[in-house]
Amino acid sequence: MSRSAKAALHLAVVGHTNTGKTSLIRTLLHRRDFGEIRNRGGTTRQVASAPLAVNGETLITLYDSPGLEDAPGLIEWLDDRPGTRHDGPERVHALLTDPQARARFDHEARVLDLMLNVDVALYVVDVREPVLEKYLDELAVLALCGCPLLVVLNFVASEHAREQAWRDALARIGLHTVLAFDAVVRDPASERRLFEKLAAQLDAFASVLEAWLAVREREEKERLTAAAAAIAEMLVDVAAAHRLAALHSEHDREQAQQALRHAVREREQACVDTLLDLYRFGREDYADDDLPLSQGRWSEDLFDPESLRYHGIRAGGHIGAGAGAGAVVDVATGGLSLGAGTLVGAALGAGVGVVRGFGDRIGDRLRRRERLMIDDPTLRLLAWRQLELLAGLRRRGHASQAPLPTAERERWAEKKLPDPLQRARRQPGWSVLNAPEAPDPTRQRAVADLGRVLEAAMRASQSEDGAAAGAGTE
Ligand SMILES: Nc1nc2c(ncn2[C@@H]2O[C@H](COP(=O)(O)OP(=O)(O)O)[C@@H](O)[C@H]2O)c(=O)[nH]1
Ligand SMILES: [Mg+2]
Repeated sequence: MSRSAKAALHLAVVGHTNTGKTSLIRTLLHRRDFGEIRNRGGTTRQVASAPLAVNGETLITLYDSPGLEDAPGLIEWLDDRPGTRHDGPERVHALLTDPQARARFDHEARVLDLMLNVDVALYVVDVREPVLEKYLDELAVLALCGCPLLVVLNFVASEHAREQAWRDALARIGLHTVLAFDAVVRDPASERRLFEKLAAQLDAFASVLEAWLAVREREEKERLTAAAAAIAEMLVDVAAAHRLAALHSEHDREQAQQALRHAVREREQACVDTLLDLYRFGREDYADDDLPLSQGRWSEDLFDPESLRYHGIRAGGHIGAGAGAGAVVDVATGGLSLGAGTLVGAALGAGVGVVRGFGDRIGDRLRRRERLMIDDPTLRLLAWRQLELLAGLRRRGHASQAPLPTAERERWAEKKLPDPLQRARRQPGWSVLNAPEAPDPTRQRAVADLGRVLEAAMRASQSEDGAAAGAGTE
């Protein structure tokens, strides 16, 4: 790492009220608890700052600012005092030291004060707005402060966006460093582009900005590894999970099935929660069409046959063919040795996903019990759903693109299940959903192996560097 002991970069976020300044800062911080966000104007009254820091060292300080409201008034005031016509900062200074002007332009004065003391400013534009004179006045006043200005076009995804009109207008006043950035969306590719643009503009801070980019890149990698590990843990827990039922007792079997389904649903939800936490979104903090969830949960039940069908997962050869919904099928014998009476049992209509499983078959027989486990199609569905969620979390704002490429879909829909999962089938000790036993080092190895498979799957579907960066947002 080439981090120098240089001073931190001071970066102000300025613009009209409600353009998304505070949202942009939250997004850059990866923190939803910074500042206050309202749809009504003027929420941010004071300048507030927050550090982008690593190991206690602040690389960049971000400053949120009140919305500029009366730029035309500022221009008039300045025009009435021609004085040092060509020294912008001096003119601004004159305004800031005039008590009457300070009283009249309270919010604006704070912004100008800030502008005189930072290294660079991001001017945030709501591109749904027409290019009004007052915005050009704002830019003219900000330009007087003599600090480099980079324009962030926000709300570019809106159907009312007037992105080109803004780009044209900005070019006419000599502002060419423009960047589209959806301020509420945490999108690693746009974030990277923003800092790269800053680095290109600010020679003196290039090393600080590069250091910060490296921090974010490492975090993104670590987040992906942690997410893949969380999914792997869950899948191993589910693959190895069982419930025991007394042999030939419909009632007992029904209870065991319900208990198993319940435990697995909860285990999946815990995994979903972990993924959401990793990507730092509050549960209420995304639109339904960003992610395949509703209120932080999958809307289709895991054991609803429709969920399998929706994902194009065949209920797998022999199992789907003979068994009605809710049937308990013996995995090891392919269900063929079972009579119709067993196949269409008491659980009819209660859903799918449970089979008579592996484990100590002779011991089970002797003890006159059977072992119920989750079937392969359900494991596939579990893997698929989590990968899809992860893809959505990593690429929010690009929801229109297919989250998983065809090769990955096919793999999880029908190819052989990864080896660690197959091994887990015969290892009741590997599941926290069974009675807790001593942690098994072989389980950890299987989880790590599976985590790597999942991580590779996500990297294969990664388009942060390709599709998103080339999507024409610049
Ligand atoms: N859809 C969408 N909403 C945004 C975006 N940026 C900001 N908002 C919303 O616009 C409103 C104003 O945002 P805020 O950050 O408070 O603006 P500020 O006054 O400039 O700080 C809030 O309701 C935000 O949730 C964006 O990129 N897309
Ligand atoms: Mg604000």
